[in-house]
Amino acid sequence: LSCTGCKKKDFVYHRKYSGEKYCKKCFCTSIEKKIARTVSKHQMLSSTDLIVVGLSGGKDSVVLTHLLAQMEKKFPNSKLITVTIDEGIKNYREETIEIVKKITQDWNIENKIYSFKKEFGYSIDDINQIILEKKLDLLPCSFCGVFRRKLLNQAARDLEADKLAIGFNLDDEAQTILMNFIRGDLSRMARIAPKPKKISPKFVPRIRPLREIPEKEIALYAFYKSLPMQSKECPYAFNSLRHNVQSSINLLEEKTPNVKFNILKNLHTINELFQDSEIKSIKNLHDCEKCGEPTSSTLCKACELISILE
Ligand code: Q46
Ligand code: ZN
Repeated sequence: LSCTGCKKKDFVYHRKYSGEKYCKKCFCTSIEKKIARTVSKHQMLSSTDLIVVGLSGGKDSVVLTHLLAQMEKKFPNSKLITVTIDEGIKNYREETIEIVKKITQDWNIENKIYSFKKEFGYSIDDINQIILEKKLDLLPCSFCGVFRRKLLNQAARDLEADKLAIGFNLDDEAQTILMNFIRGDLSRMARIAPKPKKISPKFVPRIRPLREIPEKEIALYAFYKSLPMQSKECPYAFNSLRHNVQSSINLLEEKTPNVKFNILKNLHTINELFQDSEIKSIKNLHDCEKCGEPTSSTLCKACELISILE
């Protein structure tokens, strides 16, 4: 009954997909090692990077900030800044902003808050109201995802970041791959790559160091390390496509423990097949007519969505 790591203590966690059994301490070490390996394998960071971390206050971004802060201490020429997006969701975002304030004060990390209302003129609660009034066939999450992506990039660019780190775990990654497949967005799927790339001077390369760690293990790590975590779920989460895809993958996983890793691995195979293909290239990136951010259409996705609300 002993731990695969130290061979002394009793195990508390059985990692079914690999067969390892860990005590609390060795489990945490295994997570830290795995993430460090992901970072170096895909050359996600260099020793002089200014890293902006998207810190929402959820477990993934808290764990990511905690681990990057540890890594950053070893590299005196690197720097870490956290950015928090306030989407304007009542009875939900207030709690996470409190967590973010506490963490960044305790850990002595700079934090900047950007709000949808201020940057786009609408909070997610406003948008939900308009969707209901106009009977639009859209979900708040469709706006939220696009706005957050745009604002995080703008924030990282304003702060002159070299990398933008996002707390995407293995579950998120597998869901995104399937969602792109379901939507028929093969070119976006083919572009999901672990290694950061600069596709436009206006885009800060994004890195996802947690992409090989299942969500369950991130939660366990946060629990063992007593990291503060938000308790509520976003009120809009339940009817999104992501939520449905998540339930389906979790159902599949009960019988096939490797399903999430397989989705990720198969994506890499597809990516290699598409190596020099047209499908991967982003053609004709130019400035959005309204906001000036890079897009392949006349308007960027965020401005296109805003025009529906007006
Ligand atoms: S915050 Fe925004 Fe999520 Fe809430 S409205 Fe949807 S996308 S569920 S991660
Ligand atoms: Zn635009």
